Amino acid sequence: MVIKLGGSAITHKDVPMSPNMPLIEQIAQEFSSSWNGRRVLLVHGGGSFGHHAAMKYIDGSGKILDPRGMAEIRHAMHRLTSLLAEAFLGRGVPFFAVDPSACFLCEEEEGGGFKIKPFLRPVELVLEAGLLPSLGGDIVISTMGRGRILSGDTIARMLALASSARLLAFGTDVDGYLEGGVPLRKVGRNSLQGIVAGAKGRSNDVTGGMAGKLMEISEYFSSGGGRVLIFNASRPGNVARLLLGEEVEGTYIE
Ligand code: IP8
Repeated sequence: MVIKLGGSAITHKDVPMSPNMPLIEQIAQEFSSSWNGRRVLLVHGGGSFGHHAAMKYIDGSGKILDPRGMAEIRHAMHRLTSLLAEAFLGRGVPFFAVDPSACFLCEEEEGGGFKIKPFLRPVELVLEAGLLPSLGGDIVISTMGRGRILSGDTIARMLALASSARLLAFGTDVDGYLEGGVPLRKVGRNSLQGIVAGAKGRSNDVTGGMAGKLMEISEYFSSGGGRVLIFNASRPGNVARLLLGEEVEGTYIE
């Protein structure tokens, strides 16, 4: 199973560099009580760390050219990852941060496009060693020496595809995909396109918020991906239920 912890949940997204420590500690506690060494890949978003740093430097086409900007974004993400690591390790969970720039290559293409290529053997080895691999959204350096933001949503999609995950679960700060303020319980993969078209991004998010997530999910299905869940990671017990293989309130897309 792949679990992505959204930056909107684990940080206070509108306050620069502000972690939501009570929630990080609650989630670490739920892992401590319910993980039991299961094969789980953990991913986390950038929240008020990565996005705040990225917004200062990103250009209109999504590139970061200033070397100082690249380094600051990386450092901001390391700070958030360290806070998670301390909370998990403090509760006996062997959280093992894997650096995305060592496992994902950004290949620039003529005409301004780019492709992200995964090299996931290090993640497999961490999993096989009985650890909890964890990757944060990050900046990766492209083959032309430019920085590109790699969203945790993209990482989660790629990890789920590569591992044929039973479930790809996106933890957010809301109760699922909301329509008129009410979470949809089930969405068929065929209705996803219509929902993607109507979804809006967020102004404090360089990777598109819920709209970006839905696009990743749509891409996941086009590549043969299985079941997806969007759930509220801040509701006590949700992460524990997921880890125990139980159903969680939220939007299941299949
Ligand atoms: O919050 C973004 O990851 P996301 C990472 O999962 C950075 O989209 C560095 C902004």
